[in-house]
Amino acid sequence: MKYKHALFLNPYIENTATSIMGLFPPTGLEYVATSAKGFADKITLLDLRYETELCDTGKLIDFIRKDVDIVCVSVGWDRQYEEICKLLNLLPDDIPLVVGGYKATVEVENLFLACPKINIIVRGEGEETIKEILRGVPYENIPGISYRDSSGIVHNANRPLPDVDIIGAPDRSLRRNKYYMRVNGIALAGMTFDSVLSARGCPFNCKFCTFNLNPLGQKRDYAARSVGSVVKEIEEISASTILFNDDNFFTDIKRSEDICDLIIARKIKKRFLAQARIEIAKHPRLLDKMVKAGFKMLFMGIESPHDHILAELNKGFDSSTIRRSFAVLKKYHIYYHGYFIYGNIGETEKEMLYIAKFAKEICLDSITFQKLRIEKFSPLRKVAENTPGYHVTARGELYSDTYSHASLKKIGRQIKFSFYSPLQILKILKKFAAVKFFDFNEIVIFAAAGPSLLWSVLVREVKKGRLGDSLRRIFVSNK
Ligand code: B12
Repeated sequence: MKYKHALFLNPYIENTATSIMGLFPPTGLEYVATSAKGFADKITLLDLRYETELCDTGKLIDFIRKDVDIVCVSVGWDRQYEEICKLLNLLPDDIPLVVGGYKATVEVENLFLACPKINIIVRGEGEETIKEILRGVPYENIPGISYRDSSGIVHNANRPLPDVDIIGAPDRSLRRNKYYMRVNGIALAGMTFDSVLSARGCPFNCKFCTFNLNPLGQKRDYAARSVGSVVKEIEEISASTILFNDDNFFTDIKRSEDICDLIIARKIKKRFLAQARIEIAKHPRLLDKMVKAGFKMLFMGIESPHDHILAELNKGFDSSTIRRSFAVLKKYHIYYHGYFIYGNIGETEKEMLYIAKFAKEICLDSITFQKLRIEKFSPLRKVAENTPGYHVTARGELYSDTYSHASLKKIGRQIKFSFYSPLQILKILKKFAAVKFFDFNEIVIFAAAGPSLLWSVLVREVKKGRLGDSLRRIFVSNK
């Protein structure tokens, strides 16, 4: 084999106590590492979030220097982009560096510029491409990659996408860690997490998600795995909580019902989380089955309470449909988390602040909100450029003469504080109880770990000199 030891690295370092992201495995990277099996003598999959020693850059480089002869890294998000580029630039010069992932595909050229050590960027889905890289196929003959040569950056043609049912499930035995809830380094080991990708692609065309417009990207048409293969994968997973990583698990209503039916028939007892659109409110039979099958939490893309913004984002529904849908959804014992986008073109401060009130009116249990980012091929770029007073940075951040980055950040904090009032925190706890999110054993673990967790969090905040700030953040609402 050309390579003795291929390292697959998830470079993100984040705290599972403050970020839900840390709870789930790096699905895309796991698929690629699984596919690489048999194409290098040894495969190591490292998730830096769970590596207490190797998250130290010096130790990671020593580990690589020992015998790794190719490093493959996943760059999937905007988060920690600069930190990751910094890490990549510290990696040894003489070991090939391959990068893939959603963000790497969107940012191909910028990423090559920011990280001179990258040799290849794999664009789009990487399962087939990685095999050819590890086999040593000459770069010019590998579809789906961009690479450096003496003339600059070369973009090969996109690679045709394989059938989803032949891709199979990721090999979970490659993991060096379990995914579990940690608070301040303390494991709540009873609560284990995993994710399952039951389908790829998305039939909608929201304007903030522009993968389909990138000539170097590859957005699939919606393609679902068979019901049997999805449920078999779930049965083989030991974790108690499973997130469906699909863009929208309920794209095909009949298929979602079939999956619920099979979970119920096989008496699988797990908690399921999924991403959904508000249209599921039109399907009460599905909602009933979801509750029976163990669906406890839905992540819903709401984006905005304002019709002009929903239309600008091409979301496909308006605010009265959102209200009507939640009037139905709130009758079901499911926890609803809403995603919002603020700082949109033409959005006033008053409109942005209304997000918190709207979210409470429609009975969302929790929310996260992000400033609008304009990806390279987004049609919103033209709109911003043609709107007097609006500007887009090289990194795709939108700001205006009226709303600078700093003022948008401040508005973001106001939305957060006005939503997460002490009363809302109590409501969240009550909802967790109502949907029976935790079982008896977990409540016992929480109760036992509670005092020591609280103590360690307090000690940390005092050491960092920010106890006052943290308490204010928890208890003071900026209404
Ligand atoms: C599941 C998911 C989540 C999960 C994450 C679970 C997890 N395991 O980490 C949850 C629900 C937690 C989540 C949250 C958020 N998400 Co999200 N999420 C997704 C989603 C739907 C699927 C990701 C996935 O698993 N895809 C399936 C795998 C197989 O594909 P993949 O990761 O791209 O990997 C393939 C290739 O990229 C490539 N590849 C990947 N790595 C590597 C490495 C190498 C070496 C190679 C060769 C190839 C390669 O091969 C892989 C296999 O084919 C994507 C949309 C999408 N379709 O990608 C959005 C997406 C990634 N999320 C997005 C966003 C914005 C968010 C939120 C910020 C939303 C919010 N407003 O709060 C939050 C972030 C929260 C936080 N704290 O930061 C955006 C990211 C945009 C960006 N540029 O950063 C996306 C793209 C959605 C969108 N279209 O806007 N998300």
